[in-house]
Amino acid sequence: MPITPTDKIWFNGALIPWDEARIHVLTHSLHYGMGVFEGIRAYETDRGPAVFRLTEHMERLHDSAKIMMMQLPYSVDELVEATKLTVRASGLPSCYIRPIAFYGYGEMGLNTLPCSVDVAIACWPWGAYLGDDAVTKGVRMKVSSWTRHDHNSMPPLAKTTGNYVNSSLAKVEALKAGYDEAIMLNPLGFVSECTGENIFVGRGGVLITPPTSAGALRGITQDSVMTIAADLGFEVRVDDVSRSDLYVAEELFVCGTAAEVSAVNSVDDRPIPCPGPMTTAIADEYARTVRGKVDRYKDWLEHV
Ligand code: PPE
Repeated sequence: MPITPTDKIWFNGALIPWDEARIHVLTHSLHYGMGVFEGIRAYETDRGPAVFRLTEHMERLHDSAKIMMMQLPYSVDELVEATKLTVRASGLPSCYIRPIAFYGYGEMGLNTLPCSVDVAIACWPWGAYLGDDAVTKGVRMKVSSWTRHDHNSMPPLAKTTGNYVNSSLAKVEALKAGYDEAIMLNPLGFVSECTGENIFVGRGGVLITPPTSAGALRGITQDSVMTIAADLGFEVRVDDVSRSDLYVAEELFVCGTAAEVSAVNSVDDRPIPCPGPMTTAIADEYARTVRGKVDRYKDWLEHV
C-alpha cells in the first residue's frame, strides 16, 4: 500500500524532515533482517488524537529486542513520549505509527553484538488494511502452503523484520491465487495466525483463538478483543485450532492493529457465514473503543 508522507520522522532522538530520514545501503539490518518494529494506530477522539495501547506496544518492542539481544537506547517511556511528539507534529487526527529499531551502518557479518542500534518512529494516514469491505463483506482466506515459524527457528513472539519474509511469501501466494489473505499453520499443523493478524474461530457461541505456543504473535488487538468479547457476554477460549475447525466455523474473524476486526467469508473456498453475530458486535465495539466512545476502556487510550 502506498505511503502518504507527513512532515517529520523521529530519528535517533529528534524530529527530522521526512525526506532526510535515510540510511546507508550497508545498514546491517537490511542485510540480515534483524530489526524489531511495531504497528500502532492513533484515532480521532473528542479530546484530539489518542494512541491505542501505546505503552503496551512499546513494551512489546522492548520484549522483541530482548529476545534478539538488541540493546534499545531508549526506554519505554522515552519511546512513548517520542511517539506522541511524532503524532503531534504530523497534525493528523488519526494515523498509523511505525516504530522500528535496527542495526545500523558500521559493522558487517553475523555478530550483532558490536552493532549500533538506530531507532525511528514514523506515522502516516493508513486506511482499511484488508480493504474497505472487510468488516461487512469479509475477506477470502487461503491456508498457506508456507509453514509458520517454529519457536526454535525464528522466535514468533518477537516482532522482528525477518519474521515477515515468511508472512510476505504467504501473502503473495494467497493474492496470486485470488484470495485476500493467508492463514498460517505451524509445524505441527495447527493454526497459528495470519500474515499480519491473529485469528478467532466462532462455533456454538464460543470464540477460540490459538495460543502463542502455536506460533502466534501476542496480539494487542487480540487481547483487546478477548476483553471486549467477554464483556459482551461471549465465552472466549485460547486453544489449539485445526484446519478443519476453520472449515466448519460458524463465524471467523481476524484482528490486528492495521486490520482492526475484519470478518472472513471463506477459507479454501468453504463458505463461512459472514459477518457473524459475534464478529459484528465485537467489530462495532472495537471501533467505538479505539475512538474513546466506550467509558470502561478509556484507559487504553493515550492522548497525544
Ligand atoms: N500477527 C502478526 C504476524 C502481525 O504482524 C500482527 C500485527 C498481529 C498478529 C496483530 O498484532 P497487534 O497489532 O498487536 O494486534 N501486524 C502489524 C503489521 C502489519 C503490516 O503489514 O506491517 C499491524 O497490524 O500493525
